Amino acid sequence: MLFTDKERFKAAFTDKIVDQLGKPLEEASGADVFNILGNMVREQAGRNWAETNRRYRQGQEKQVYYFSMEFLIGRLLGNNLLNMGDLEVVRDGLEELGFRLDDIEEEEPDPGLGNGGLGRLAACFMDSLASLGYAGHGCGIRYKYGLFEQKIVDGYQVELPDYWLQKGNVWEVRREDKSVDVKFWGRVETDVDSSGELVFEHKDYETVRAVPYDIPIIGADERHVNTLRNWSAESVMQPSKAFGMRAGSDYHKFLEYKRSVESISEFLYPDDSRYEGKLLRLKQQYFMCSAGLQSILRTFDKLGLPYTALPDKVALHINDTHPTLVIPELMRLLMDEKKMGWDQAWDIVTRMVSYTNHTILSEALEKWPVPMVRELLPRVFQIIEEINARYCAELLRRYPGDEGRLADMAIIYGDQVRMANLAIVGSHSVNGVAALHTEILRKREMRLFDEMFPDRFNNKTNGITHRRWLLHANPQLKDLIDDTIGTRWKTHPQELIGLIKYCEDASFQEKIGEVKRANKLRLAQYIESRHGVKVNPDSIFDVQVKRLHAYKRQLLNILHIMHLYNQIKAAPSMDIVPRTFIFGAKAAPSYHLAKRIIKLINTVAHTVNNDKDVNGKLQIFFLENYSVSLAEKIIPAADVSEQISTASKEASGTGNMKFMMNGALTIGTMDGANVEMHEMLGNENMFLFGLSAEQVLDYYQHGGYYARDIYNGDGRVKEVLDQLMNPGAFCCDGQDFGQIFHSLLDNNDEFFVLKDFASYVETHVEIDRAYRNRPEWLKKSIINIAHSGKFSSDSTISRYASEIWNIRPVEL
Ligand code: 26V
Repeated sequence: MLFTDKERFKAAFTDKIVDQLGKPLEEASGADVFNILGNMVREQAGRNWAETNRRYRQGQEKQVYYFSMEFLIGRLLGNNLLNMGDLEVVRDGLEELGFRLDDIEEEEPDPGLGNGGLGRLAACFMDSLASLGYAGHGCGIRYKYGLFEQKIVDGYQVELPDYWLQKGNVWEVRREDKSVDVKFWGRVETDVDSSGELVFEHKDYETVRAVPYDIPIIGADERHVNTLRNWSAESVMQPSKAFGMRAGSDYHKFLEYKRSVESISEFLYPDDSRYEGKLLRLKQQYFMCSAGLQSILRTFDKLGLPYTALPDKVALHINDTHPTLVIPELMRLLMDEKKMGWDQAWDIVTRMVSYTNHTILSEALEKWPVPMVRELLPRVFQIIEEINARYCAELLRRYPGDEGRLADMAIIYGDQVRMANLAIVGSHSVNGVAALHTEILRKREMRLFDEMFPDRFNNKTNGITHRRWLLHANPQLKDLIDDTIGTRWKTHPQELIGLIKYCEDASFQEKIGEVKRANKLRLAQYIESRHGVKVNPDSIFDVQVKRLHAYKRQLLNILHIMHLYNQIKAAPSMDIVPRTFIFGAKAAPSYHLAKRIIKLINTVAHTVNNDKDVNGKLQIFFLENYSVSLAEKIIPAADVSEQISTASKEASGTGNMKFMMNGALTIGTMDGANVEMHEMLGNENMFLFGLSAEQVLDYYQHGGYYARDIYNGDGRVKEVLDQLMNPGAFCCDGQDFGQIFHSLLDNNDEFFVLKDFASYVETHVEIDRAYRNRPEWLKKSIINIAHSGKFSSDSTISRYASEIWNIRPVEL
C-alpha cells in the first residue's frame, strides 16, 4: 500500500502537485492529476522493483524472458493502483479533492503496442507472472507509433497515426547505461586462430544502438515487480563507429543512416492477417532478439557462473515465430563471443527456447527470402544454414530416401527460410493455445514434426487476467461476488465456482441483473455521447468486438441483421425482444474486403437506425477505435458474446473468455477455446451453431461445398445477397458491396458464411426465446461467471511455469 489512509494520501498528493507543478490544487487539470499520481505510483513501485531484482539476483533465481513483438498492455494507472491495494483510498481521496478517478484514468494514453489477441495475451501473461511471484519479464519494442487510430468517416475506416508518446510516458524508465549495439549488413570473414579453430569475423557492418525503456510490472501482492523491457533504436553518434569499417563519414550519409536506424522502432506493423516479406519488419525482429539476448547474457554474466549453467538460470519463450531469430542469434553469441563449440551451444539453446504457435492460417506463416536474410544478417544466415544442414542430414538418417518429407520439413527450402520450422527444430517445447488448436497442429499442420519430436508438442489453453477484466473493468460485479462468496477468489479465481450454489437463488439473480443493467446504462451513455442516439438499456446487447478478419465472420453477423430487418419490414408487428448490435473492429489498412465489411455494417446501421418501421426493435452501432480501454467499457455491458469464427480457424480466442467472466452468454462455433467453454457449460448455457472443425477441414480437403446452391435454395440468403448488389434497401451505390458478393458466390465462400447461415439464424431465435425467461437467463449468466475461473491466465501461467519453463514462484 502506497497510502495507509485517505487523509495521508490527500496531504501527500496535494504537496506533490504544489512542489512539482508550482500551482495550487484548484488549478490542477485532469492531465496534471494523472501525471502526479502516476509518478507517485511509479516511485513507490520503484522501491519494490529494486528489491525484487536484488532478490532474484541474490537467490540466483531462474528467469523467464517472454520475447514478443507485441505487448498490448492497456492503461496502467487503474491496474497498478488495484494491484498495489490503493485503489479505494485513492478513489475516495481524489473524490474529496474534487476529482473522479474514472475521469483521471481517461487522461492516460492507451498504448496500442499490439494488433490483437497475440499482443493482449502477452500483456495478461505479464500481469499473471508478477502476481504469482514468478521471475518473468517481457522483451519487446518501444514503437513510437502504436496501432493506428481508427476513425469512421461516412461509414469508411480512416487511419490516423497513434503518437501515444506525445505527452510522455510516466511508467517507463530509459536506461541508457543498459544500451547494447546491434549489427546489420556487412560480410563475414573466416579465419583460423592460433589454436587452429575457425573464427568468423563480421566486417563492414552498420551499428544500431538499442536503448531499453523499462516498465515496471506490478504484481497483485505489490511486492513482486517484474520488468517489461522495450527497445528503442537510435543512431550511434560517431559516424566511424556507425559504419564500422565503412569509410563514409560524410554528413549527408550520416543523416540518411540516422533516419534509417530510427525507422526500426518507428511503428508497429498493423496487418496481422498476412505475412509480407518486408525488410523493415525483419530488421525489427532481429533488433529485438539481439538486443534482448545481449542484455540477458550481461545479467547472467554478473552471476559468475559457467555458461553450461545457462539453461538452469534462463528460459526464453518466443511468442509466435516473430522472435525466432533468438535461436541462431544465441548460437552466434555463444560460439563467436563466448567461444563455445557447436554441439554444446546447440544443446544449450534448445534447452532454453520454447515456442507458442498462434495461428494455422497459412497466409500468416513467416517465410523470409533467402537473399534478404543473407544480406541483412550474414553471420546469422550462415548459422541458419548450418542448423538446416545438420537437421536435414538427421532427417535423411531417420527417413532414408524420403525426399518428400525433406521438402516439407526443411528449414531452408527453395529460396525461403521457414521460421516455423526453425522454431520447432530449435526449441524443446511447441505449444498450441487451445485443445482443438493443438490437436490440429499435431494431427494436421505439423504432423510430420509431431512424428519426429513427439514429446515436444503440448497444449496450453490461453487465459485472461481476472484482475483487469473483472476486478478493474467490472467493480460492481466484483463487490457482489465478494459479498456472496467472500474474497478468496481474487487470488484463487477457480473459486468463482462457488457461485454455482447461488445460480437459482432469486435474490442473487436479481443482483446480477442489476449489475448488468448498470453496466449497460454506462455503455449506453458512452454510445449516446458518440453517436447522439439514445440506446435502449432493456434491449439485448449483442456484441462482436475483435479484429476484422474474413474468418472471424463479422459478415455472418451483419447478414443476419439484414435478414432480421427484412423480416421486420415485411411484418412490422413481429414479436422480437429489442436488440442492440454492437461492433468494434479495426481492419488492416490494406485489407480491402475487411474494409468493405466495415462499410457494410455502417451502411446497414444507418438504414436500420433511421427507419421508423423498425420502431426500436433493432439498433446497430459500430464503435470506432476498438482498443483495450474501450473493451473494458463494452465487455461488462454485454448480454450476448459473438464468437462465430469458421470452425478450425480461431486458434483460441480470448475475448470469448472476457465476456464469459462478465456474465455474457456466448453464441459460438465449436472453435478455439469455445470448445473448452462448452465442455464446462453444456448446451444449456451456451448457444452453439454451425459446422464442426472436422467438417470444415473435410470440405477443404475433399470439396463438396457449393455456396451458390445455398443462394439458390434459401430465399433469405438470396434476398440479403441481392441487397448487396442493388441500390435500394441498404445502399446508395450498388457497386459498393460487389466485392463481398463475389467473395461469397464467385469465390465459393471460403469461410462457410452461407453454409452456417441457417443454423446461425435459428440459434438467434433461441436466444430471443431464452432472454424472455429472465430467471433462466440470469441463471445461465451466473453459471458462466462461475466457470470462468478456469480461464484465468494465472492457471495458464502456472502450467507454462511448471511444464515448460521449470520455474517456481520466488518468495519475497
Ligand atoms: C501476424 C503478423 C504477420 C506479419 C505482420 C504482423 C503480424 C502480427 C501478428 C501476427 C499474429 C497473428 C496471430 C494471432 O494474433 N493469433 C491470435 O492469437 C491469440 C492468442 O493466442 C488467439 O487467441 C487467437 O485465436 C489468434 O488468432
